[in-house]
Amino acid sequence: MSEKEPLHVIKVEHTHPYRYDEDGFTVTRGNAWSAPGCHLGCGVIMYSDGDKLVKVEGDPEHPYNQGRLCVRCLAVPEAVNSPDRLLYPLKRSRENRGKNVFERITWDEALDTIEERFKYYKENFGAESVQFWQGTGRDIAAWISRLAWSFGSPNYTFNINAHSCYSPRIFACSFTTGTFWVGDYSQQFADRFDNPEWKCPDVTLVWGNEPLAANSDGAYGHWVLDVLERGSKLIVVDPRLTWLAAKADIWLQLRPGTDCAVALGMANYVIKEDLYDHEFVDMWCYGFDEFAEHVGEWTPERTEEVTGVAAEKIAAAARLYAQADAGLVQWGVALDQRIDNLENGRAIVCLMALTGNFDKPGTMIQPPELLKYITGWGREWLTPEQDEKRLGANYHPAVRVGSGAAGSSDCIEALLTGKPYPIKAVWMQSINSLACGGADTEVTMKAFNNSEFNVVADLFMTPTAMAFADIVLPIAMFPERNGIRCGDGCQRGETINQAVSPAGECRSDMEVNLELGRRFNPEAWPWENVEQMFSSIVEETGYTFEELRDVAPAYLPFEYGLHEKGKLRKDGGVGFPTTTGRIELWSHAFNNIGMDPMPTYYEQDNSPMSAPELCEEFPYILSTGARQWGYFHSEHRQVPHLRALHPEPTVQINPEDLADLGFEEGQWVWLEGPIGRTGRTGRCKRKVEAYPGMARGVMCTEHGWWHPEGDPEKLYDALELNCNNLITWDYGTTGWGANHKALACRVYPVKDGE
Ligand SMILES: Nc1nc2c(c(=O)[nH]1)N[C@H]1C(S)=C(S)[C@@H](COP(=O)(O)OP(=O)(O)OC[C@H]3O[C@@H](n4cnc5c(=O)[nH]c(N)nc54)[C@H](O)[C@@H]3O)O[C@H]1N2
Ligand SMILES: Nc1nc2c(c(=O)[nH]1)N[C@H]1C(S)=C(S)[C@@H](COP(=O)(O)OP(=O)(O)OC[C@H]3O[C@@H](n4cnc5c(=O)[nH]c(N)nc54)[C@H](O)[C@@H]3O)O[C@H]1N2
Ligand code: SF4
Ligand SMILES: [Mo]
Repeated sequence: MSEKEPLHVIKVEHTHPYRYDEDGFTVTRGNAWSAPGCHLGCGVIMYSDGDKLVKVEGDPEHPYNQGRLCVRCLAVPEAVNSPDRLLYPLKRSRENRGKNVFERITWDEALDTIEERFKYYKENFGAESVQFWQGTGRDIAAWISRLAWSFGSPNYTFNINAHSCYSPRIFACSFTTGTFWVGDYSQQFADRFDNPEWKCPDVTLVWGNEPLAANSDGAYGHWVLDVLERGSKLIVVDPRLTWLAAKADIWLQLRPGTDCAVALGMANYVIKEDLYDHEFVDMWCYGFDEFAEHVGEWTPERTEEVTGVAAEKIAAAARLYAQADAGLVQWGVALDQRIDNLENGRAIVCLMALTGNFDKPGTMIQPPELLKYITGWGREWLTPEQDEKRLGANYHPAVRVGSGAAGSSDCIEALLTGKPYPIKAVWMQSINSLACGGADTEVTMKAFNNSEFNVVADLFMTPTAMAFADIVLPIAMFPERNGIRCGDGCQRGETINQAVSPAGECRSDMEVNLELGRRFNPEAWPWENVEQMFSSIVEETGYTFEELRDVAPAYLPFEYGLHEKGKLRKDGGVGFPTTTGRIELWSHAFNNIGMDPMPTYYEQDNSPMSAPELCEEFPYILSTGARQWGYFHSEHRQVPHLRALHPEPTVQINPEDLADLGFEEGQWVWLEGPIGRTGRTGRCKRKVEAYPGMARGVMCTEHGWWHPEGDPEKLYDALELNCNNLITWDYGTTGWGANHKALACRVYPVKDGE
């Protein structure tokens, strides 16, 4: 036990220690956090036979997932034992990019080369000439931001065009309420649904999210079922009939990309019908009158015209949500994946505020966190002079004040143009830009090939590594190394525990980053090993990493009603941490960065309303990226049981449209559409699937496709399978926001030999 007493940390008692023997197997209890990729970190029990991982089960004593696991963790042994894994560091010379001619090298050679090249670029072109890219939700965020910033580069960024994931919701929420909130499913309590303080939400509003398939942003999808079983009503806002939409009390089948209008329409109805929470609005909201006037035009009829949702349904949903004592919003990435994405989040946050759904049981709560990784770790190592050079920050308000990262699309632009300064090297840790996280593959190809030196750290050879890497580093999976969970959502003191040795010469992300960090800036990386580094992060729980392992998950203290107790503001005053101390329906924070102080609906580019002529040529609306059970983004295609669930990419089409088009189910087609405002078109191949749950004229396809079994020198078919061929790297005026969910497209058959 450390000397410091843990501050009210609640331990979860387990029947066994974290490691024990059972029926000839070694059993290791722990937590699942990437790699392979996933945001969450469910409690797992890993069975190994000698040094071989043979089975993974959900930990029934873990309050978070309570024994449940989704298919991807059940298949982790298949991923860990996959014959396709990268096992050794590899190198290839720049002129051979795209050719399958990698040579095996030692870790020493790999790390020495990276150190030497990065230091050379830093000395000759400034540390900003090296970009550091990361993928989503992986167990790297803390280590990679620290690596970039302690190296001196402000250009640490995310592999998604114009940051169209999660950050916009966080930003919209923080700029309106002063902080970020998550839905209360009792996840903050070790005794979960039995906790006497918790109350089941009366209504759950699932908005642009498919929680069962996605388990995203700290929320385990099954919790939605848990609250439905306990009596919560359900509203789903989704253009597709999902499993949950089919169970919903009200399903709003909107035209893709019109969420902000739906939210403003609901807000207007709530105000006009006097359904809002007067006490909460009077006490805790700023700018109500202006907001009421602003949303006045969004009558149910006007809302129907723009969104396609019947006026009565808008009214009914608004009434159900507003009349509930406790309403929870489970929102998803569909809200972030449009130009002007901040407007969506802001409109929904204002709706939550009008109905008083904050800081009380069953509504939106303030998650206790150990390490807020979304804003990165190690920022203190970046000097203000270097931060000045952060790409996008000087010309894009959302990039400047947003997550502290450089603008991803701005990073691409700098790679393409060499402006405002040359980019010489790119560090790619957990990104497969060419198959998934990037947009417009033609641009992606040019951009990363302009860089002189690229390093890819991944689990498998990918189209991105094959196209761009000069050095490839093989990374260990979570059962092969230790870790802590410091991701998003509600935090526990949680350890990831090694069950088996790494495959081949794989090393963990943290070991790689610690080792390189020490070479770049030893003061910023004072730890001798990763376990020491983890201990310093979990210090506030009062445990070292090794001690925490036996008692994990350790729950952090939690309270409701923080704003009433003066616990949200730094000055100790009551209220919310905004300029006015209130939730700002009229936002000073947005006004100060030159944005409209109130959320506003803008019609997207290339939509039937904004570009009717173009849409005659491209008559369908295509939504991309709805999550698949078995795949995390571009991953898992080489895991046999997961691939079998959905062997090829499909496009879901309404059966009547299908009949009109004259296609057969299972037939291969091209989806083709304009790429944003570039004037170019792009296309991708898909197999046709009849889906009665789509409205006529709307189609839906998955993202992240490539064929790991395909020809490496054809980049594993990524260029023809990637639906991001239809998506632009461009951004809205704020620097954040690109359209993935409402593209214009046409569809025609793939010919023989194509
Ligand atoms: N299995 C699996 N889980 C994942 C991931 C994965 O790749 N695979 N990725 C992770 C990541 S990074 C993220 S961001 C999350 C995302 O997960 P979610 O937030 O669930 O996002 P999506 O699956 O893209 O879409 C959710 C729903 O939005 C609907 N939708 C499409 N267009 C619109 C629209 O315009 N408006 C509205 N209201 N709805 C629309 C889709 O039909 C879909 O049912 O999932 C995470 N979890
Ligand atoms: N059309 C369309 N495109 C989308 C989306 C969409 O909805 N529609 N969703 C977007 C969203 S929300 C996001 S967040 C991005 C995601 O984009 P990314 O998170 O960058 O996902 P990938 O591009 O699949 O790259 C992930 C790579 O990391 C590797 N990897 C997995 N885990 C680890 C790990 O722990 N360590 C290391 N070193 N490597 C690891 C995988 O093998 C894979 O090659 O994609 C976006 N792309
Ligand atoms: S959500 Fe699924 S893949 Fe992610 S940690 Fe939990 S069980 Fe594993
Ligand atoms: Mo994401």
